[in-house]
Amino acid sequence: MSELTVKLDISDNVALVTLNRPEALNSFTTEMHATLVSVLDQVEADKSVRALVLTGAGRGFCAGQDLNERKRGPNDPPPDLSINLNKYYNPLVKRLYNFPVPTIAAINGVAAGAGANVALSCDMLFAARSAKFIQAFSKIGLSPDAGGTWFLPRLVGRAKALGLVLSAEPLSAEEAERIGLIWKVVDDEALMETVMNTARQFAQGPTAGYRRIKENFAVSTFNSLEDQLDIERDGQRELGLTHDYMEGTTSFLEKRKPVFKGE
Ligand code: T3D
Repeated sequence: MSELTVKLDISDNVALVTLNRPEALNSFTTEMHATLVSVLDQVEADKSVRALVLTGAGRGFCAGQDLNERKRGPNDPPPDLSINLNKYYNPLVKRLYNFPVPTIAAINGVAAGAGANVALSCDMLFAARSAKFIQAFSKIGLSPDAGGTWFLPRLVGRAKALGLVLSAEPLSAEEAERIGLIWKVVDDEALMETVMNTARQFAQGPTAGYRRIKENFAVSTFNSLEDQLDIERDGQRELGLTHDYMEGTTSFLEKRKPVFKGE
């Protein structure tokens, strides 16, 4: 039987999701999209999972859409690319962005096109020092999708965002960290250990609090300060009722490590 195009390993309350088409730098085929959907369904249904890591097998993270699926002869009609975006990329980006537990992208190698932008929909990005980010779209006559035109200007400002997109120049991991596109650069050989340690920490953390942090950040993009202060107040009201808040404060006062339950 051929290997699955997306692998799932769950241990220590962490779901490790690996895009697994290394021979094509883990570019997205329809089949890989469908497998990823069912893997994420499985992860979301498993209430023991309290952190998710997304990475790629081999030397790449993900090279975006598999362009072999776009081959056509001179007499074939042009494709309607919106179909694939509606069916797969847009739901995937929304799903990762709103995922109920913290998500970490472990960028092990090149992240290009939609591969780069799917990574940006995760909460924390760690990149191997040798990794690079390429907004490859303009090289093939497209504009960014998978949220690139939304994430990039918000993360790095209009000048850098447009420069990256129009030039399609590779951005090194170190530069990506410097301009605020990612959380941290890590030496290649230390990437997965660093990421998994962070994920395990999240998996032992106050999961309800993390969820609320993500929700508050998501709505802050459109809110006034007044609205956001109200959202923060409502969040604190809810979180103040949780076991983990009680445990957090009690353990601090008792000078011991907290034992969070995620609720
Ligand atoms: O169509 C829709 O549904 C709309 C949605 C579009 C979303 C998008 O993502 S559009 C952008 C698509 N992606 C690209 O344009 C990137 C294409 N790839 C590259 O430019 C380069 O491969 C990289 C810069 C990412 C890496 O370069 P390099 O030199 O490190 O590796 P390579 O030799 O180019 O690639 C290694 C293999 O992966 C190679 O196969 P081979 O020759 O060894 O058999 C190459 O063809 C394959 N590969 C890499 N990217 C793709 C791919 N095969 C199919 N599709 C790819 N996107």
